[in-house]
Amino acid sequence: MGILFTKLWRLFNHQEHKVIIVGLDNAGKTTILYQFSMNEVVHTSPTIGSNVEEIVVNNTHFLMWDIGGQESLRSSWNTYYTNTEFVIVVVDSTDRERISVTKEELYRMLAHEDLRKAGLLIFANKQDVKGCMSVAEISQSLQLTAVKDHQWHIQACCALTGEG
Ligand code: G3D
Ligand code: MG
Repeated sequence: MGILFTKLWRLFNHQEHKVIIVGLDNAGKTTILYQFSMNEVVHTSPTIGSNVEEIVVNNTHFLMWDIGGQESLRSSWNTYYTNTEFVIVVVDSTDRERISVTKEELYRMLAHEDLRKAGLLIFANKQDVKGCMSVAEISQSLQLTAVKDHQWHIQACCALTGEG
């Protein structure tokens, strides 16, 4: 996971960049951000929307929120999409029941005009848990091969150890 982020990091260099991190509650978003920023001073801004957190590491702004539930809040999310370069979707690989919710939200986001050029990274998190969904299963459930208009990559990981 560290290597991936380092790559993203180099790519970003010193300009300002915006990454949004989304996933169902409990998917592991906060843990992943912590892994990523372990050696950095993390500046957190007060919550800028009722369920949106912004974290700035050097010049990269990470906007993070939970998808699923709280449907009433979703309509305001697109106000945060402008200038987003990367969308990171964190999937709890143990949560078979709610993968369809992630899929719905993923396609809703990708259809948005402001995310037209955004790259997509999917973390298949919690790979340490026995019996969890594999990358292949998640790719199939999310129908990733149907995503033609965005660059995407799916990566198995374990946020607890940083593996992947
Ligand atoms: P969220 O920010 O997406 O809501 P969190 O998710 O980062 O708060 O993580 C939710 C729970 O999942 C946490 O457990 C966290 O430790 C656990 N978790 C995150 N990543 C992994 C992983 O890769 N493997 C395993 N086994 N667990 C993980 P708690 O118990 O603290 O609620
Ligand atoms: Mg969290």
